[in-house]
Amino acid sequence: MASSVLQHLLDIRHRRGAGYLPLLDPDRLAPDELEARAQLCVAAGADAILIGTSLMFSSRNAVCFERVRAKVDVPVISFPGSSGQVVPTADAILFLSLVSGRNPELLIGEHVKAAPLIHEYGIETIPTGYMLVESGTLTSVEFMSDTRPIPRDKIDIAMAHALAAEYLGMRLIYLETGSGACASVPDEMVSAVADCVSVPVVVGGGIREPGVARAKVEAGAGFVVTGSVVEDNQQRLCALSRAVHVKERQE
Ligand code: 1GP
Repeated sequence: MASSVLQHLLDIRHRRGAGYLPLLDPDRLAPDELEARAQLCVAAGADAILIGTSLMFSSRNAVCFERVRAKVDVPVISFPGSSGQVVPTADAILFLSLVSGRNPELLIGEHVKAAPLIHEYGIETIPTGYMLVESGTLTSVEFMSDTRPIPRDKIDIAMAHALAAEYLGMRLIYLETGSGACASVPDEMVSAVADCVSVPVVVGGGIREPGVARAKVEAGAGFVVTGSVVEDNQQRLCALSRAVHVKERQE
């Protein structure tokens, strides 16, 4: 048993080559559906379940965490769009700082609002340098965060942000094009960032095909996140999980 959720994730990356983290959105799925989908994800090989969204309309976030935690034996991790999404029943929370932007609320403001509750609930925080990368269209996260994404071809800018995040103490670097994005983070950018930092790189946004997920891992991603595909296409979950777990495929 790992001593923390972060350690669980690091162990998974070591053992399976990379980790597969499906993201479930309480706005898009009712608690019953979300619970069933989480179970399917775990049966398919998911290493943890992320729950969250950039703008939450529903009030069922806490219920979703409770229901999923009661049914799965992997960590259930909060991927919050704001301090309002902190719930007592999360196993851990990605404590995201949107380092690619210059919006003070998403660099420190929301964190200050969330910190007392996180402390009261005793939730593990995983400091995460969150970097938004241009996808070709305006995504919800770009609009809601009021930040400009890093241009897709500016790999040096991505590297500099990732290094700065690591030097600030972030334990994960999360490269994101946004949920439902037309394009995922370019493999060349994943590779350059993974090569220059010593903490794991998480990649999400616009990943629907197993081949695309595998390319991210081969470029150096330690974890791959899919959201939309989990909600649209259950059959693909096993293929995505196999594609991400590169060590198991070789054995
Ligand atoms: C997680 O926002 C992503 O980083 C999820 O994106 O919904 O496009 O898979 P998709």
